[in-house]
Amino acid sequence: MENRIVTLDEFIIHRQKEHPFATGELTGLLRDIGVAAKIVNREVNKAGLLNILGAAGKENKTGDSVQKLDLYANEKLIECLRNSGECAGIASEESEDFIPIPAVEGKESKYVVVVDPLDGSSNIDVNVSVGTIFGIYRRVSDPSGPVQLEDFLQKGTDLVAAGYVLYGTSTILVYTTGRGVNAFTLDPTIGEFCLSHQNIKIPKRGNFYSVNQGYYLKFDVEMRRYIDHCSDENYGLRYIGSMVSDIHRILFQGGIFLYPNTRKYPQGKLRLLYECNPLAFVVEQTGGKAITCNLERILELEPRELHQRTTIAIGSPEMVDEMEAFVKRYANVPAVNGQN
Ligand code: AHM
Ligand code: MG
Repeated sequence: MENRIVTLDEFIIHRQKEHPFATGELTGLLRDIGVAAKIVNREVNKAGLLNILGAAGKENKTGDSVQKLDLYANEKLIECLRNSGECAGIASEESEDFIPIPAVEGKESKYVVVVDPLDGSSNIDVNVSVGTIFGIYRRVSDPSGPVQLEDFLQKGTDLVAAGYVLYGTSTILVYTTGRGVNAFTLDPTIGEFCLSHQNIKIPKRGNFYSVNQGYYLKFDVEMRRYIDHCSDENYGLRYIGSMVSDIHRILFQGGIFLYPNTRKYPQGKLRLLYECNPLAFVVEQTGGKAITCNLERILELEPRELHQRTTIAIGSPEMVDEMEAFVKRYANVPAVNGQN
Protein backbone atom coordinates (compact mmCIF):
# COMPACT_ATOMS: atom_id res chain seq x y z
CA MET A 1 0.00 0.00 0.00
CA GLU A 2 1.14 3.54 -0.70
CA ASN A 3 2.93 5.67 1.83
CA ARG A 4 0.01 7.19 3.74
CA ILE A 5 -2.06 6.34 6.79
CA VAL A 6 -3.90 3.05 6.29
CA THR A 7 -6.70 2.33 8.74
CA LEU A 8 -7.56 -1.15 9.99
CA ASP A 9 -10.84 -1.09 8.05
CA GLU A 10 -9.11 -0.13 4.80
CA PHE A 11 -6.47 -2.78 5.30
CA ILE A 12 -9.00 -5.54 6.00
CA ILE A 13 -11.09 -4.59 2.97
CA HIS A 14 -7.97 -4.38 0.77
CA ARG A 15 -7.01 -7.89 1.91
CA GLN A 16 -10.49 -9.19 1.17
CA LYS A 17 -10.23 -7.99 -2.42
CA GLU A 18 -7.24 -10.32 -2.85
CA HIS A 19 -9.68 -13.23 -2.36
CA PRO A 20 -12.16 -13.18 -5.26
CA PHE A 21 -14.56 -15.63 -3.53
CA ALA A 22 -14.58 -13.95 -0.13
CA THR A 23 -18.09 -13.13 1.09
CA GLY A 24 -17.00 -10.25 3.30
CA GLU A 25 -18.14 -12.06 6.44
CA LEU A 26 -14.66 -12.48 7.92
CA THR A 27 -13.91 -8.88 6.98
CA GLY A 28 -17.02 -7.78 8.86
CA LEU A 29 -16.11 -9.88 11.86
CA LEU A 30 -12.60 -8.45 12.12
CA ARG A 31 -14.01 -4.96 11.86
CA ASP A 32 -16.53 -5.71 14.63
CA ILE A 33 -13.66 -6.86 16.84
CA GLY A 34 -11.88 -3.58 16.04
CA VAL A 35 -14.97 -1.64 17.13
CA ALA A 36 -15.29 -3.65 20.36
CA ALA A 37 -11.59 -3.03 21.05
CA LYS A 38 -12.13 0.73 20.79
CA ILE A 39 -15.03 0.57 23.26
CA VAL A 40 -13.05 -1.54 25.74
CA ASN A 41 -10.07 0.77 25.25
CA ARG A 42 -12.19 3.80 26.17
CA GLU A 43 -13.24 2.12 29.43
CA VAL A 44 -9.75 0.84 30.27
CA ASN A 45 -8.42 4.36 29.83
CA LYS A 46 -10.91 5.96 32.12
CA ALA A 47 -10.92 3.10 34.64
CA GLY A 48 -9.07 5.23 37.18
CA LEU A 49 -11.66 7.99 36.90
CA LEU A 50 -14.79 5.95 37.29
CA ASN A 51 -15.93 3.70 40.05
CA ILE A 52 -15.31 0.73 37.82
CA LEU A 53 -12.15 -0.45 39.51
CA GLY A 54 -11.78 -3.45 41.76
CA ALA A 55 -13.07 -6.99 41.89
CA ALA A 56 -16.72 -7.55 41.13
CA GLY A 57 -16.73 -10.13 43.87
CA LYS A 58 -17.32 -13.14 41.65
CA GLU A 59 -15.09 -15.90 40.38
CA ASN A 60 -14.97 -17.00 36.75
CA LYS A 61 -15.50 -20.59 35.62
CA THR A 62 -11.89 -21.44 36.28
CA GLY A 63 -11.80 -20.03 39.81
CA ASP A 64 -9.97 -16.71 39.23
CA SER A 65 -11.41 -13.56 40.78
CA VAL A 66 -13.20 -11.42 38.21
CA GLN A 67 -12.66 -7.66 37.98
CA LYS A 68 -15.49 -5.34 36.97
CA LEU A 69 -13.79 -4.36 33.79
CA ASP A 70 -13.59 -8.04 32.74
CA LEU A 71 -17.36 -8.21 32.87
CA TYR A 72 -17.68 -4.96 30.95
CA ALA A 73 -15.25 -6.10 28.23
CA ASN A 74 -17.05 -9.44 28.00
CA GLU A 75 -20.45 -7.73 27.62
CA LYS A 76 -19.21 -5.27 24.99
CA LEU A 77 -17.54 -7.92 22.87
CA ILE A 78 -20.62 -10.13 22.98
CA GLU A 79 -22.84 -7.14 22.18
CA CYS A 80 -20.76 -6.04 19.17
CA LEU A 81 -20.62 -9.54 17.74
CA ARG A 82 -24.29 -10.27 18.48
CA ASN A 83 -25.57 -7.21 16.65
CA SER A 84 -23.45 -7.58 13.56
CA GLY A 85 -24.80 -10.87 12.23
CA GLU A 86 -21.28 -11.95 11.25
CA CYS A 87 -20.82 -14.38 14.14
CA ALA A 88 -22.78 -17.55 14.91
CA GLY A 89 -21.51 -18.00 18.47
CA ILE A 90 -18.96 -16.96 21.06
CA ALA A 91 -17.00 -18.83 23.70
CA SER A 92 -15.49 -16.52 26.29
CA GLU A 93 -13.10 -17.10 29.16
CA GLU A 94 -15.57 -15.19 31.32
CA SER A 95 -18.62 -17.31 30.45
CA GLU A 96 -19.15 -20.89 31.55
CA ASP A 97 -20.83 -22.03 28.33
CA PHE A 98 -20.60 -20.92 24.75
CA ILE A 99 -23.18 -18.38 23.59
CA PRO A 100 -25.12 -19.16 20.41
CA ILE A 101 -26.07 -16.09 18.38
CA PRO A 102 -29.30 -16.30 16.37
CA ALA A 103 -29.08 -15.32 12.71
CA VAL A 104 -29.65 -11.58 12.22
CA GLU A 105 -32.28 -10.87 9.53
CA GLY A 106 -32.01 -14.46 8.28
CA LYS A 107 -28.25 -14.07 7.67
CA GLU A 108 -26.49 -17.31 8.65
CA SER A 109 -22.91 -16.85 9.75
CA LYS A 110 -20.26 -19.48 9.23
CA TYR A 111 -17.85 -18.23 11.90
CA VAL A 112 -17.49 -18.57 15.67
CA VAL A 113 -15.26 -16.52 17.96
CA VAL A 114 -13.25 -17.51 21.04
CA VAL A 115 -12.15 -14.67 23.28
CA ASP A 116 -10.38 -13.73 26.49
CA PRO A 117 -12.03 -10.30 26.89
CA LEU A 118 -9.52 -8.87 29.36
CA ASP A 119 -6.34 -10.82 29.91
CA GLY A 120 -4.16 -9.98 32.90
CA SER A 121 -7.05 -8.47 34.82
CA SER A 122 -5.15 -8.42 38.11
CA ASN A 123 -3.22 -5.52 36.53
CA ILE A 124 -6.24 -3.27 36.07
CA ASP A 125 -6.37 -1.55 39.43
CA VAL A 126 -2.65 -0.71 39.37
CA ASN A 127 -2.69 0.84 35.90
CA VAL A 128 -0.57 -1.83 34.19
CA SER A 129 -1.22 -3.10 30.65
CA VAL A 130 -3.99 -5.58 29.93
CA GLY A 131 -5.20 -7.10 26.67
CA THR A 132 -7.95 -8.81 24.70
CA ILE A 133 -7.19 -12.08 22.88
CA PHE A 134 -9.39 -13.49 20.09
CA GLY A 135 -9.57 -16.38 17.66
CA ILE A 136 -11.96 -17.06 14.78
CA TYR A 137 -12.97 -20.51 13.50
CA ARG A 138 -15.17 -21.58 10.63
CA ARG A 139 -18.04 -23.50 12.20
CA VAL A 140 -18.25 -27.22 11.47
CA SER A 141 -21.89 -27.87 12.45
CA ASP A 142 -24.90 -27.41 10.15
CA PRO A 143 -25.12 -23.62 9.55
CA SER A 144 -28.92 -23.68 9.46
CA GLY A 145 -29.08 -24.59 13.18
CA PRO A 146 -27.51 -23.13 16.33
CA VAL A 147 -23.77 -23.55 16.96
CA GLN A 148 -22.59 -26.67 18.79
CA LEU A 149 -19.73 -27.39 21.20
CA GLU A 150 -17.78 -29.02 18.36
CA ASP A 151 -17.61 -25.63 16.60
CA PHE A 152 -15.40 -24.35 19.42
CA LEU A 153 -13.43 -27.50 20.19
CA GLN A 154 -11.28 -27.18 17.08
CA LYS A 155 -7.53 -27.37 17.00
CA GLY A 156 -5.46 -24.22 16.73
CA THR A 157 -4.38 -25.34 13.26
CA ASP A 158 -8.00 -24.75 12.19
CA LEU A 159 -7.97 -21.06 13.22
CA VAL A 160 -8.99 -18.78 10.36
CA ALA A 161 -7.78 -15.65 12.13
CA ALA A 162 -6.47 -14.67 15.54
CA GLY A 163 -5.00 -11.70 17.30
CA TYR A 164 -4.91 -9.52 20.35
CA VAL A 165 -5.35 -5.96 21.48
CA LEU A 166 -2.85 -4.55 23.96
CA TYR A 167 -4.07 -1.64 26.07
CA GLY A 168 -0.63 -0.30 26.93
CA THR A 169 1.20 3.00 26.64
CA SER A 170 -0.62 3.07 23.34
CA THR A 171 -3.36 0.70 22.21
CA ILE A 172 -2.36 -1.70 19.50
CA LEU A 173 -4.29 -4.38 17.63
CA VAL A 174 -2.25 -7.24 16.16
CA TYR A 175 -3.83 -9.92 13.98
CA THR A 176 -3.20 -12.59 11.41
CA THR A 177 -5.32 -14.50 8.92
CA GLY A 178 -2.47 -16.90 8.28
CA ARG A 179 -0.64 -14.65 5.84
CA GLY A 180 1.72 -12.81 8.13
CA VAL A 181 1.08 -10.59 11.12
CA ASN A 182 0.32 -6.87 11.05
CA ALA A 183 -0.16 -4.37 13.84
CA PHE A 184 -2.38 -1.31 14.03
CA THR A 185 -1.89 1.42 16.60
CA LEU A 186 -4.91 3.38 17.77
CA ASP A 187 -4.60 7.05 16.94
CA PRO A 188 -6.82 8.61 19.63
CA THR A 189 -7.08 11.89 17.74
CA ILE A 190 -9.00 10.27 14.88
CA GLY A 191 -10.28 7.20 16.75
CA GLU A 192 -8.84 4.79 14.18
CA PHE A 193 -6.46 1.87 14.32
CA CYS A 194 -3.69 2.76 11.83
CA LEU A 195 -1.26 0.31 10.24
CA SER A 196 1.98 0.69 12.20
CA HIS A 197 3.94 -2.58 11.82
CA GLN A 198 3.78 -4.68 8.66
CA ASN A 199 4.67 -8.35 8.35
CA ILE A 200 6.20 -8.66 11.82
CA LYS A 201 9.06 -11.17 12.17
CA ILE A 202 10.10 -12.35 15.62
CA PRO A 203 13.86 -12.27 16.34
CA LYS A 204 15.37 -15.77 16.31
CA ARG A 205 16.52 -15.24 19.89
CA GLY A 206 16.38 -12.49 22.49
CA ASN A 207 17.87 -11.44 25.79
CA PHE A 208 14.79 -11.87 27.96
CA TYR A 209 12.87 -14.72 29.51
CA SER A 210 9.43 -14.39 30.97
CA VAL A 211 8.14 -16.70 33.70
CA ASN A 212 6.65 -16.37 37.17
CA GLN A 213 9.95 -17.07 38.93
CA GLY A 214 8.10 -17.05 42.26
CA TYR A 215 6.88 -20.57 41.43
CA TYR A 216 10.41 -21.83 40.69
CA LEU A 217 10.37 -24.51 43.39
CA LYS A 218 7.00 -25.79 42.15
CA PHE A 219 8.30 -26.44 38.63
CA ASP A 220 9.57 -29.81 37.39
CA VAL A 221 13.32 -30.34 37.38
CA GLU A 222 13.75 -29.79 33.63
CA MET A 223 12.04 -26.41 33.80
CA ARG A 224 14.16 -25.40 36.77
CA ARG A 225 17.29 -26.41 34.86
CA TYR A 226 16.18 -24.37 31.85
CA ILE A 227 15.43 -21.34 34.04
CA ASP A 228 18.88 -21.73 35.67
CA HIS A 229 20.33 -21.73 32.17
CA CYS A 230 18.50 -18.48 31.31
CA SER A 231 19.96 -16.94 34.43
CA ASP A 232 23.46 -18.33 33.68
CA GLU A 233 23.23 -16.78 30.22
CA ASN A 234 22.41 -13.42 31.84
CA TYR A 235 19.04 -13.17 30.12
CA GLY A 236 16.95 -10.47 31.75
CA LEU A 237 13.75 -11.54 33.50
CA ARG A 238 10.58 -9.71 32.44
CA TYR A 239 7.17 -10.78 33.70
CA ILE A 240 4.19 -8.47 33.55
CA GLY A 241 1.42 -10.84 34.69
CA SER A 242 -0.43 -10.16 31.46
CA MET A 243 0.51 -12.69 28.79
CA VAL A 244 -0.50 -10.35 25.97
CA SER A 245 2.00 -7.74 27.15
CA ASP A 246 4.81 -10.26 27.58
CA ILE A 247 4.16 -11.81 24.16
CA HIS A 248 3.99 -8.40 22.51
CA ARG A 249 7.44 -7.50 23.84
CA ILE A 250 8.80 -10.87 22.71
CA LEU A 251 7.42 -10.41 19.17
CA PHE A 252 9.54 -7.30 18.76
CA GLN A 253 12.58 -7.93 20.97
CA GLY A 254 12.75 -11.72 21.02
CA GLY A 255 12.61 -13.94 24.09
CA ILE A 256 10.65 -16.79 25.57
CA PHE A 257 7.49 -16.90 27.70
CA LEU A 258 6.90 -19.92 29.93
CA TYR A 259 3.94 -21.03 32.00
CA PRO A 260 4.79 -24.56 33.16
CA ASN A 261 2.73 -26.86 35.36
CA THR A 262 2.84 -26.17 39.10
CA ARG A 263 1.35 -28.02 42.06
CA LYS A 264 -1.63 -25.65 41.99
CA TYR A 265 -2.07 -26.00 38.22
CA PRO A 266 -0.91 -29.52 37.26
CA GLN A 267 -2.05 -28.96 33.64
CA GLY A 268 -0.70 -25.39 33.49
CA LYS A 269 -2.79 -22.30 34.17
CA LEU A 270 -3.42 -20.71 30.79
CA ARG A 271 -6.41 -21.63 28.66
CA LEU A 272 -5.87 -23.43 25.39
CA LEU A 273 -8.83 -21.95 23.53
CA TYR A 274 -8.81 -18.35 24.69
CA GLU A 275 -5.12 -17.62 25.29
CA CYS A 276 -2.64 -20.21 24.05
CA ASN A 277 -4.05 -21.10 20.62
CA PRO A 278 -4.64 -17.55 19.34
CA LEU A 279 -1.26 -16.33 20.61
CA ALA A 280 0.49 -19.45 19.28
CA PHE A 281 -1.03 -18.78 15.84
CA VAL A 282 0.21 -15.18 15.90
CA VAL A 283 3.68 -16.14 17.14
CA GLU A 284 4.09 -18.97 14.60
CA GLN A 285 3.04 -16.60 11.84
CA THR A 286 5.93 -14.31 12.79
CA GLY A 287 8.39 -17.24 12.65
CA GLY A 288 8.23 -18.21 16.33
CA LYS A 289 7.29 -21.44 18.06
CA ALA A 290 4.79 -22.51 20.73
CA ILE A 291 4.89 -25.88 22.48
CA THR A 292 3.75 -27.42 25.75
CA CYS A 293 6.23 -28.38 28.45
CA ASN A 294 5.68 -31.95 27.18
CA LEU A 295 6.93 -30.73 23.80
CA GLU A 296 3.67 -30.98 21.85
CA ARG A 297 2.92 -28.21 19.37
CA ILE A 298 0.21 -26.04 20.96
CA LEU A 299 -1.75 -25.62 17.71
CA GLU A 300 -2.05 -29.39 17.30
CA LEU A 301 -3.54 -30.09 20.75
CA GLU A 302 -6.98 -31.67 20.64
CA PRO A 303 -9.36 -29.53 22.77
CA ARG A 304 -11.69 -31.63 24.93
CA GLU A 305 -13.46 -28.86 26.86
CA LEU A 306 -13.98 -25.12 26.55
CA HIS A 307 -11.93 -24.07 29.57
CA GLN A 308 -9.08 -26.56 29.10
CA ARG A 309 -5.70 -25.46 30.41
CA THR A 310 -2.26 -26.20 29.04
CA THR A 311 1.37 -25.53 29.82
CA ILE A 312 3.18 -23.35 27.31
CA ALA A 313 6.63 -22.29 26.12
CA ILE A 314 6.32 -19.69 23.37
CA GLY A 315 8.52 -17.18 21.61
CA SER A 316 11.75 -16.96 19.61
CA PRO A 317 12.35 -20.21 17.72
CA GLU A 318 15.92 -20.84 18.88
CA MET A 319 14.99 -20.26 22.52
CA VAL A 320 12.00 -22.62 22.36
CA ASP A 321 14.33 -25.22 20.75
CA GLU A 322 16.77 -24.69 23.60
CA MET A 323 14.01 -25.25 26.17
CA GLU A 324 13.05 -28.41 24.30
CA ALA A 325 16.62 -29.68 24.56
CA PHE A 326 16.57 -29.14 28.35
CA VAL A 327 13.31 -31.06 28.68
CA LYS A 328 14.74 -33.96 26.66
CA ARG A 329 17.90 -33.94 28.73
CA TYR A 330 16.47 -33.63 32.24
CA ALA A 331 12.85 -34.86 32.16
CA ASN A 332 13.71 -38.43 33.11
CA VAL A 333 16.70 -37.81 35.34
CA PRO A 334 16.00 -39.62 38.65
CA ALA A 335 16.11 -37.61 41.88
CA VAL A 336 19.33 -37.85 43.91
CA ASN A 337 18.74 -37.96 47.70
CA GLY A 338 15.25 -36.62 47.12
CA GLN A 339 16.62 -33.62 45.24
CA ASN A 340 17.20 -32.89 41.58
P1 AHM B 1 -6.39 -13.85 33.39
O1 AHM B 1 -6.79 -14.08 31.99
O2 AHM B 1 -7.35 -14.46 34.37
O3 AHM B 1 -6.12 -12.42 33.69
O4 AHM B 1 -5.03 -14.69 33.69
C1 AHM B 1 -4.11 -14.91 32.69
C2 AHM B 1 -2.82 -14.39 33.09
C3 AHM B 1 -1.81 -14.26 32.00
O5 AHM B 1 -2.05 -13.16 31.21
C4 AHM B 1 -0.57 -14.12 32.83
O6 AHM B 1 0.59 -14.37 32.11
C5 AHM B 1 -0.82 -15.12 33.93
O7 AHM B 1 -2.20 -15.28 34.02
C6 AHM B 1 -0.28 -14.70 35.24
O8 AHM B 1 -0.49 -15.71 36.17
P2 AHM B 1 0.38 -15.79 37.50
O9 AHM B 1 -0.04 -14.63 38.34
O10 AHM B 1 0.02 -17.12 38.09
O11 AHM B 1 1.83 -15.73 37.10
MG1 MG C 1 -6.42 -14.45 30.33
